[in-house]
Amino acid sequence: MGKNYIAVDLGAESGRVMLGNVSNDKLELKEIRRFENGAVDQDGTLRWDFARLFCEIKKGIGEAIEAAGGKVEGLAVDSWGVDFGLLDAEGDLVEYPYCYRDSRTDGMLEKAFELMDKRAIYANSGVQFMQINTVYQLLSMKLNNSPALARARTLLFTADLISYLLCGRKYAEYTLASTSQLMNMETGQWSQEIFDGLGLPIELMPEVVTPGIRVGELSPEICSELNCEPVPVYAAGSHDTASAVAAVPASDENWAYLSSGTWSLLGVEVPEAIVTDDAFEMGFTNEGGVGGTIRFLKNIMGLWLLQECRRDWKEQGRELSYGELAEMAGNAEPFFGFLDVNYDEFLAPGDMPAKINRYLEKTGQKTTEDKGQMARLILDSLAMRYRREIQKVEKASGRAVEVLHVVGGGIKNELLCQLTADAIGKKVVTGPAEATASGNILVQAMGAGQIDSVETARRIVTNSFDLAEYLPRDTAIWNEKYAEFIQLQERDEDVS
Ligand code: LRH
Repeated sequence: MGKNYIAVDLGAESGRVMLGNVSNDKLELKEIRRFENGAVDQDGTLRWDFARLFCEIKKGIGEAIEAAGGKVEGLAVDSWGVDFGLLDAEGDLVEYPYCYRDSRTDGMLEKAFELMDKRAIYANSGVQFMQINTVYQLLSMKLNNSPALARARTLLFTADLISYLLCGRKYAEYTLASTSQLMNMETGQWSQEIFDGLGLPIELMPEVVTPGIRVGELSPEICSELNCEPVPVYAAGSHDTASAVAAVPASDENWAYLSSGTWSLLGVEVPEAIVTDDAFEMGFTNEGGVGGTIRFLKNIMGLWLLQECRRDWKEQGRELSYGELAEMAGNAEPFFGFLDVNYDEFLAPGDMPAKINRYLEKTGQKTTEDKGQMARLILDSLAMRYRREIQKVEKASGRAVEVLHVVGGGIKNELLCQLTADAIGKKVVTGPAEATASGNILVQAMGAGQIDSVETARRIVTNSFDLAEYLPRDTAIWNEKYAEFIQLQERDEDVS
């Protein structure tokens, strides 16, 4: 029979409500509702379409409860990191939540370093310096005397904000909170030093809770709207990547993970934060994991580049599916050129093909108007970047990596999976695509006492999904091209 749990899984490109049935050794997942997501323009600012998202989520929850015949043991929400909503004294949203790609954080890293030593921020938070981080979003509000910030009494990160709207409890789940760069990774609590150093209001921050705890149940208002009985609400790994890593089907081999979607998160699981000079210089992040672990990883721009090219081409009248794009990329010239996929200009939405060509021009490479060629260039560049980061992660963590487990929607791009194996010269195991929802549900099952550990969760995932393997090919040519890639990247880094 098993027990039913609902996962609300919010990604930057789409949201999903999934129903999972967990029995002794097996997880069965059913997609109940999928809806588009994406930042929207609001008077020249980039925001999330929050009312629509919440409406889709409620509909999905109602449908999931119905599909489960009313028998649901838990519900939890996970989402992308760093973004947040602000609540006023009445507990109402002060304004629509911003998208981390909004330009309000331009220049904020430099401002922060004028106020607090960069190395000290890293020693404290252990987080990779990216302008999207909550800390720089808040700093920009503070420095611009934001009226919304002045009215705010509580800050809730995206998944926790949805959870609050569902069950009424205000909290900051640890894994999601750790993406903010406002947490002290040694204590797992808000960093007084960073709040004081940057002059930010620590009193906005709610209590930190650990993944797997029961935070409440669906509120009477939601139950009457959905015409359902109260369902227990859990804090999963509220951070999508934390949930995904909890569902990596690995056992005892030396493995690294790559959570592949809009972003590529590549790293290893370690027992404690690594904030050494090496980790600092190589730009690694230490995010909180499920089960007391740390996700030591690099945040790589990921399939965003391809998603944005696709959006641009569609606006110009040529709509291509991801499958078509992958096929065109497969027929295009390999190693046409290389991009630094984390190049600053690629962060904001819009004009991606033009931005890519500008980058190629700037770095003395051939440009292209061919869509398949551009897609191939992006995939080759991602694969090469994975190789570089695996080498760095091995050095900074002192761990040898033998297998790379790739999870998330990005595994549907089989060409990228093969190129990844070719580039890194190691075995790649892919699956499940729905790792985030799986992890979300299995963390609830841990919280509900149905399963005992992350190891058990991973065994269940291994039993429940078809995994694929990719072995490296053409090693000599990839080695040769890697040398070119590195030369180009290092030259570019010297320029910037
Ligand atoms: C991936 C992700 C990633 C980053 C980004 C903002 O969805 O959570 O870990 O933090 O979104």
